[in-house]
Formats: sequence, structure tokens, C-alpha cells
Amino acid sequence: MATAIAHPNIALVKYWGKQTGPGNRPATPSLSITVAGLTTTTRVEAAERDSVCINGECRREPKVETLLDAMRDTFDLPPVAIDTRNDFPTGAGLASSASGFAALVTALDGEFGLGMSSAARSDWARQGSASAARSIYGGFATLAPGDDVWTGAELQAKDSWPLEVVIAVTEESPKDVSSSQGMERSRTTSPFYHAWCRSTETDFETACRAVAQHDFESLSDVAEHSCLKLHALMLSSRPGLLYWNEATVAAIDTVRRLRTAGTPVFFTIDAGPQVKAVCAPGHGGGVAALLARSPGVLRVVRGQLGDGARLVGEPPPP
Ligand code: 2P0
Repeated sequence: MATAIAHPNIALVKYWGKQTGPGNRPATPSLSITVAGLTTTTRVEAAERDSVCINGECRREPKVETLLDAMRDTFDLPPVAIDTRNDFPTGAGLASSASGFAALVTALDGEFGLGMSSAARSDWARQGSASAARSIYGGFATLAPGDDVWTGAELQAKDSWPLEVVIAVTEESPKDVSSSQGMERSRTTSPFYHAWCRSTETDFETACRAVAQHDFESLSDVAEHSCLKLHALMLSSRPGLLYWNEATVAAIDTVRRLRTAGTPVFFTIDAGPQVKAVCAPGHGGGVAALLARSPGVLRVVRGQLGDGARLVGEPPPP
């Protein structure tokens, strides 16, 4: 058997909406940071039939079944038992599908000797869940159109600009509307969808430049804009998608007040009510202390930039 770990990633320029046709290709490029401190651990081994257990609960997972079917068109892959565990809430806006598919493809590659490059693992992970293409890589990662394919890539290594992350958890339970369903609803019903696609290409270029220049102010500006624009797109879908709760709004306010007082920090929020504060190096402790006291915050999780998905030795039994 083989075991792989992967970390979720937090998009600073968001992906929301797919191209039509096969391959699970996003409609727009995206940029993220991979975050150590939250980890998915996935173990795979050959078995008599396919099975998937997530946090000890075995169930049908259509997205995993679709990915395994597609991989079997290319590889000689036997039936496989998959056991995956997250040390953070699953399906609650913390990118568990990104780390999940990145760890799964990496474990399958290791166990069955599929001989994949990082780019190939990223390509297969994207077919499971598009944001997973970025969790194959550490540090700052992108998912953007290449010459003829959509590829993930490492834009910059984690040590080159060690930003810190503080996640304010405001709800532990899974969301009602999955990201896949939500983004399809936005694509088909929001009057703002085309403006979202057009403007995200510019945001992506701005953010790549800000990362290359370690320009925190510029990155803050474009990342908060991408986040708020994403949620405006969600709200303008029919029926409207509202992933926030009261504590989410209070935490945004806390981050804004911190920044006004001089702390280099910005917020971002995905398809869930958790608020992620991204801090310049050395500022995670102060931000965590204040966010922990923000109304409605259940707990805070601190993270650093992390490595990409990788094989590990067998973990001790739970
Ligand atoms: C992102 N999100 O760029 C954006 C921001 C959520 C909000 O990618 O349908 O789980 O499996 O490709 O990757 C969540 O969508 O969706 C997501 P599928 P995925 O991180």
C-alpha cells in the first residue's frame, strides 16, 4: 500500500465556473497558496472492488468513481481501496476536495508505479476537482491555460516569501450547495458571469506580478477584490448563493480594522463561511489572537505555506 499527504490550497485569484465539455477545465485562471497546518492523508491498496472511506465513513463518491474510470482508459489500474482522512472539517469551504484529489492521485501513482510527472499528477487531479491541480504544488501555485492543456504549476517556492495564514473557523458542518453545483448555477444564471470571466484574467496577471515582486499591498488589493467579486457573482445567481454567516462578516471587519491600524493582512473566503487571513511574514500570531476574539469565531487555525502532495511512510493507526 502507499500513503500520500496533501494540503488544501487557498485561492487568492479564484476559480468559479467551468468550460463546457470534458476534462473539468476551469473557465478562468487561478492562483493559490498551499497551506501546511491542514492535511489530508490518503492510503490506497489493491482490493477486490473499489471502495472509498472518508474519515472512517465508507460511501459512494461519484467524483472518485469518474476519475478512476478515466484513469483506467490510460493505465492498468486494479480495483482499489481508498482510505482518506482530513485533520480539518470536510466540505466546509476549506478545500478538502483539493487536498483530497491531490493526495489520491499521488498515492495511486506511488502504489501502482504509474510514473507520472508532477504535471501529469496535476492534470489527473484537476479532472477530479479543478482546485486539486494546484495542491500538487507547494508555495504559490497557478492553474492556467498552457499551450493546449490546462496546467497547474508552481509560480514561486514557499520559502521565497513565507506568508502566514490564519483561518477563522465559524462553522464546522458541510455546506448545503457543493462548489460544483454552485459554479454551474452561477455560469447559467448570473448576469455577471461573463464580466467575472473577463476581469479574472486581468486579476490573475496582476496577482502573478505581485507575487513575483513580493508586493503585499498589491496582492492584498487584488485578492480581496477577487474574493468579493466571487461572492457578488454567487449572490447574483438564481437562487442566490450565500455562503457567509454573521461571524464571517464580523471577521472581515476585524481584518479590515487590523489593516487600518497598520498590520499587513488581507482576507479571503471560499465556498463556505470560514475567513482566511493572509499575513505578511511574522504577523500570524497577532492576527490569530485578534481573530480568535472576533464574534462567532469557533477557533482559529494557523498555517504556513506548505509543500505539494507527496508520498509518506505509513502513519501510525488512528
Ligand atoms: C478556488 N473554489 O479557486 C475556488 C474559490 C471555491 C471558491 O475551486 O467542481 O472543489 O471539483 O472542480 O475545485 C472549489 O471548487 O470544484 C473552488 P470542482 P472545486 O479555490
